[in-house]
Amino acid sequence: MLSSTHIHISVEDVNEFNPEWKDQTYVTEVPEGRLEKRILQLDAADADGSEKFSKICRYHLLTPDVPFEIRADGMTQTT
Ligand SMILES: [Ca+2]
Repeated sequence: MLSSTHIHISVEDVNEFNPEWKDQTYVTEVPEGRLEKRILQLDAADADGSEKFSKICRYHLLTPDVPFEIRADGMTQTT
């Protein structure tokens, strides 16, 4: 059986430029009922800093009650 869910993730801005996602949409499939530690690597950058310091510090999932987590480095995993 296949099912799908959409997860909305946003980044909050600090300083002059808005952070931008590397890709507009990230899509993948995961097997149901199994812990997956590496699903998708999300990546956003902010032009307020140099390339070295433009990486986003934290990501947060906004969709409640989903069996996913996002780590500080942008990697998503199942819970
Ligand atoms: Ca900024």
